[in-house]
Amino acid sequence: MPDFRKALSDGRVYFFDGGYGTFLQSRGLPAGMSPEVFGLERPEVIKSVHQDYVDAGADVLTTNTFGGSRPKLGPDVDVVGLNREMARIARSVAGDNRFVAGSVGPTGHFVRPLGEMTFKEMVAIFKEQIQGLVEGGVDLIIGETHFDLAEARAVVIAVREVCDLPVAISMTFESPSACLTGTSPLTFIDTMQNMGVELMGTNCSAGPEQIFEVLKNMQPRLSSPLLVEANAGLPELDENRNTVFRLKPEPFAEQSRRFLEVGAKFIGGCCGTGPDHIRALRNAVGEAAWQRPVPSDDCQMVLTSRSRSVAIGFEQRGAIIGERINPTGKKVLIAELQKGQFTEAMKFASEQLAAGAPILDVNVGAPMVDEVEILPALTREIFAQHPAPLSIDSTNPDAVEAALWEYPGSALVNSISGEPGRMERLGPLCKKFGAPFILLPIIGSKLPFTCEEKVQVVSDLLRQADELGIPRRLIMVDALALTVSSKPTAARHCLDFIRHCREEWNLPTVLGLSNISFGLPARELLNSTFLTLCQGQGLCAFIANPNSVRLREALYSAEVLLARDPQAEQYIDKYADWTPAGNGGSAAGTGEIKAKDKSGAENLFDAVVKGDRGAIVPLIERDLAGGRDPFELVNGELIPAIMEVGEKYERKEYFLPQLLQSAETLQKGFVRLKPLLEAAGGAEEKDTIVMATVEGDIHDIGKNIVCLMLRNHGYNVVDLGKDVPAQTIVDSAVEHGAKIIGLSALMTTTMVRMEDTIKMIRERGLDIKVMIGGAVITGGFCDSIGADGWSTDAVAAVKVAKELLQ
Ligand code: THG
Repeated sequence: MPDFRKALSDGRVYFFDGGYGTFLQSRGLPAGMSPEVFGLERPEVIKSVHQDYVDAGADVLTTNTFGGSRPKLGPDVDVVGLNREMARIARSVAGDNRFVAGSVGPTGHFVRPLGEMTFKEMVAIFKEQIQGLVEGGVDLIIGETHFDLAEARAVVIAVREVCDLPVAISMTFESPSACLTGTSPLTFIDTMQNMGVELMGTNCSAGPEQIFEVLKNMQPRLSSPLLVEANAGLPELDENRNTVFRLKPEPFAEQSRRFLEVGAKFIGGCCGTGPDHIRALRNAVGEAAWQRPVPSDDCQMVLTSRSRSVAIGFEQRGAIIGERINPTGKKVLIAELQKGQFTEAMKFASEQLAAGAPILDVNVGAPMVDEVEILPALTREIFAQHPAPLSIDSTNPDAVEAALWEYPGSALVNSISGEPGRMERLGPLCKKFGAPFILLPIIGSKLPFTCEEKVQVVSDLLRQADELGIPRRLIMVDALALTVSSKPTAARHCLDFIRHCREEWNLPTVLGLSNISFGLPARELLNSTFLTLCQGQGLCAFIANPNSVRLREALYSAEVLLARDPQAEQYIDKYADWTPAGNGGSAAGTGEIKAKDKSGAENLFDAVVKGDRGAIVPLIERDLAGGRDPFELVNGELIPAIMEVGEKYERKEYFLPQLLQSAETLQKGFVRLKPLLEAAGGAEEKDTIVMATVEGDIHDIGKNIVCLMLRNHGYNVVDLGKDVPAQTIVDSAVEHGAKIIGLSALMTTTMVRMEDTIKMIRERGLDIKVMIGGAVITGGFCDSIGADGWSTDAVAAVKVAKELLQ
C-alpha cells in the first residue's frame, strides 16, 4: 500500500478524479435523491464510475460521501455504515496502487454565532462520518467545498480526534478575494498551515481561469502542497433546462495545467468534469514535476480571525496587542464580568481597534468570575462583532481550552509558562487547534532576571515543545520585562534576550510593556522609549494600551527607521499634519489625526451598521426617554441603516457575518419598538411573502438569510421551510394572502421544480408574483420558467421584492 504522506512530499504531481453529481444522474440517480443513499442501493453504479476514473488515469479516488453526514442523511440512516460501505467500494476499485480520499462536505449548518450549532457539535457530526470512512479503509480525509472557516476547522479537529490519517481541506471561494463568509484565500491558508493540515486548496468556484486568481491570492505565505479541482467552466442551462458545463476536456486541461506554476501538486476536476477531462489533464501535464511553492512574505507567525490575518515577525510591522480588556485596576469592568455582562469590555474592544490595535488581549481573571464560562463567552461576543484576532490571556488551562473551542481562526494563547504540567496540558491543545502561543519563562514563582537565566528556562520549554511535535511557527517568547525602578539593569537584560531569541532561535518575541516603568513618574515616556529600543533588537509584538498617543508615535516612527513602512506610507498617513506637543502640554496634545470610529455605537443608525447587538435596546430607551417618536426611529434610522449595510455588502466591504450581525441587531430593535408602533395604531399592515425551498431540495441556508433580510425590511414572512411541495406553497400563499412567493433551490436537479409552483398559480388564476434564487439560478432560467424576478443574494432579494410590489 503506498503511503499518502510520502506522496505529499515527493517530487510528483498526482491526479484526483472529476465530478460525480452529473455523472451519477446520467447513470440513473433520480432528481432530488441523495447520491449517498443511491450509492447504497446501487453499489455497482458507484463502482463503475470509480472504475472510469481509474481508466482515465486518476491516482486518487474520492468516496461517494460528500453529503454523508448526519444532518444531510437524517436520523434514519446508519451514518457510520454508509460511509464505511462507500469507502470500501472506492477501496476495492482503487486497489493497492491508488489512494482513496474520504469525502466530507458541508453539513448545511453554521457554527454559532453565524448559526445555532456549537463548534463541538459540528466536530461530533464529522467524527461520526469520519469513523465510517476510516473503517472502510481510506488513505486520507478530504473536506471539500467548505465555505465557512469554522466548519473547515471542525473537519480537521474531527480527523485528529478519530485517527492519524492525513487531512486535506478544500474551500470554495465566491470571488478571488473571499469565500461566502468573508475569509480570504490567504487567511484560509494561514489557518490551515497553523493546524498542520497536510494538503489544502480549492475546488468548485467556476472554471480554471477564475480559480487561478484564487490560487494567486494564496501565494504570499503558502509553503504546503496545493490541491486544485476546478469546474468545467461556469454552469449554464441548455434548452431542456439541464445544467451544463461547457468547457471541453482539452481547454480544461490546458487551463488547469497553469496550476502547477503556483504550487499545485494534486489536481483534478469538480462539477461538470468527467473521465475525459481527467484523461486530458494527465496528457497535458505529462511527467511535469511539482514546483514547491516558495513564500514571498516570510514571517515568524500568523494569527487569524474569520476574516483577517495578522503576520508577526522580524520583517513585519510591530503589532500592538491591546491590553485593556483586563480587570487590573478597573472596577466597572470587574463588576460587570462578575454579573456576566460585557458592555464595558466591548467598549474597550472598539476603542482599542479604533486606536489601531491589530490584536486584542482578552483577560477576565478577577475574584468571583468563573473564567471557564466567562472567557469563552466574551471571546465569542468579541469575534462576532470585530475582525481582529484575539489573544486568550488566562492562567487557567480549562478556560483557555473552552475559549479555543469557540474561536473560528488561529487565536494566540497567552500563555504557556514553565510551571510543571503546563506544557503537557496546553501544548498538544495548541498544536491540534493551530493556536500560536506565548512561552512565558517563569517556573513557579521564580522570575529569571538575566539574559542567561531566561535562555536557560526557554531552552527547557523549547525542548518540551519539540518532543510534543509542536512546530516553531506556533511559538513566540515573552521577553519578560521587569521594573527598572527596583532593578536598574532589567531593561538591558531584556534587550539582550530579545536579540538572543532572534539570532539564535529565529523566534519572535513579545512583552507586556508597562512593567518596565512601574513606580516611576511619566510612565508613557519610559514605556515608549523602551519600546523603540526593543524594536531595534527585534521585538515583534507588545501588550500595551493602544490609546497612548506617545506610544503610537514611537511605534510608527520606529517602523520607518527599521524600513518596515515602505515609502513611509503609514507614517505619512498618520502624521502629515503633526504639530509637536507644546512645552508642558499634555501627551494627548499632539496633532495626530483622530480616528473617526472611536468608540461603540452612539446612535441607532450606527448600532445597526456596526451590528452592535448590546447597544441597540439601551439606545432606543435613551431616545424614547428623550421624547423621540418610535416611527421616526424606524424610518429615520433603522431602515436607512440596514440599507447602508446592504450597500456595504454589495460593495464587498461587508460579508455574510456582518450582514447577519446587523440584521440581528435591527431585529432586537424591532422587537422593542413593535408594541409602541402597534399601540399607536399606525403600524402599517405589511405585505406578506411566503418563502420555501422547493420539493426535493434540503438546502436552506440561503433561504433563511433571505427571510431574515425581508423581515428586517418590514415584510411579514411566512417561512415554510425546505423540501416543500408546490401544492403546499400555493395553498399557504392563498391562506396568508401573500403577494409574493419566494422560491429557493441550490441544486440543478431541483431548481426545475420551481416551475411547478408557477404553473399552479397560473392555472388557478392567482395574482401572486414569484421570485426565485439559489446558487445556480440565472436570469435566463428565470425568464424561461416565467418567474417574475430573481436575485443572486439576500440584499438583492429585498430589492426584487420591493419592485414586484410596486
Ligand atoms: N506578558 C504576557 N501577558 C500579559 C502580561 C505580560 N498579560 C497581562 C499583562 N502582562 C499585560 N496587560 C496589562 C493590562 C493592564 C495593565 C497592565 C498590563 C494596567 N492596568 C491599569 C492599572 O493597573 O491601573 C489600568 C489602566 C487602564 O485603565 O487602562 O496597567 O507581561 N504574555
